[in-house]
Amino acid sequence: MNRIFSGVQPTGNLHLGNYLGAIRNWVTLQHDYDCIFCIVDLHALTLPQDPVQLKAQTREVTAAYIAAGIDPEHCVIFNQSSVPGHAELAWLLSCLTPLGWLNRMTQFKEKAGKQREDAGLGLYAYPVLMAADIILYKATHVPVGEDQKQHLELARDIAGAFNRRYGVEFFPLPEPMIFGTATRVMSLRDGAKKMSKSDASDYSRINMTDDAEAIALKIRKAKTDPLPLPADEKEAEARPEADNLLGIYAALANLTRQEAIAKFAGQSFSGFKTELADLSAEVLGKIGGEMRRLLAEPGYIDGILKRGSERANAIAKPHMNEVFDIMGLLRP
Ligand code: AQP
Repeated sequence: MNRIFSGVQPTGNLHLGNYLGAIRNWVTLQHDYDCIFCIVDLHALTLPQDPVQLKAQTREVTAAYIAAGIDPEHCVIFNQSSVPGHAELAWLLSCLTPLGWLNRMTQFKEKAGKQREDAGLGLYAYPVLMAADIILYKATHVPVGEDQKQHLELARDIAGAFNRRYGVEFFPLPEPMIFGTATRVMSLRDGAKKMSKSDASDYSRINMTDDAEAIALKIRKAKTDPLPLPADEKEAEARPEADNLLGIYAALANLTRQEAIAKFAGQSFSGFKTELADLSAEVLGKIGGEMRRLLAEPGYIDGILKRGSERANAIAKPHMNEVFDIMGLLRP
């Protein structure tokens, strides 16, 4: 069976983008693949984190996976730092990744911003760790949001570089799976920026744990233009904020983007925003409630993570032993 690997960073409030771009797709794929879903806590450290918060957020992401419908009996759910192979393989792969490949990564440029000289080596090397995460398990498919496409292409290049350097066909080249009507959910405050956990404005995103009141307020305040809703796809493409809200509606209502545009064409934003808020609250309300129930039982969550890390390690360790052997690292 083909294998899926994917993950979310425990870096703050999980939002609608994480849900629609990634987690919801995992739920639909889980029974057709051998699935490994990680909480990538080592990635979180590429930017400063409060240690107490990091632990809490790791449990929160775990609860979100389960509350969204991922079956922890069928899928492996664990946190990255509990399997040593991730950090080990990242170092080995960094020794065969040219700097030129990393210099092209746009996410580093965005996250490092103008303080490039002060950015950490970890932030720069993030895509190598991500390649290690995936190929450590010889994953064949990686369901992610659009923003991770470039990193996925790099993971394929790195896997290929390893195979070529050692004349083996050891690592499969992982295929990105980017699908659904909301592969890139944008900020509610700025149609040019993606919805992000690290955005300083709480009004920029709908959190998976927001209640109906908070969702309604954020959607009411979402930036739009003074015109009625777009008449067709061409007009929607030229109006990013409207297009984003219609894309979110389409994804939540299981419609195509065209169907959502046709449904509200020419209408005022106020009625549409009320419908969007109600639908968001209906979908997220159930998940948020279940997350809160699970988070009240940290022992249960830790048990899932512990068992998941044992299952993950049982796959990763033999692969690492082979990698050490292929690369000529003696294990006396
Ligand atoms: N806005 C988005 N639209 C669609 N998919 C998204 N994803 C993230 N943002 C959007 C997808 O969610 C998964 C987990 O992402 P991540 O936690 O690894 O980090 P990220 O992509 O950097 O997401 P954030 O929320 O913006 O976090 P911060 O602010 O910490 O960087 C991935 O599959 C991603 O594609």
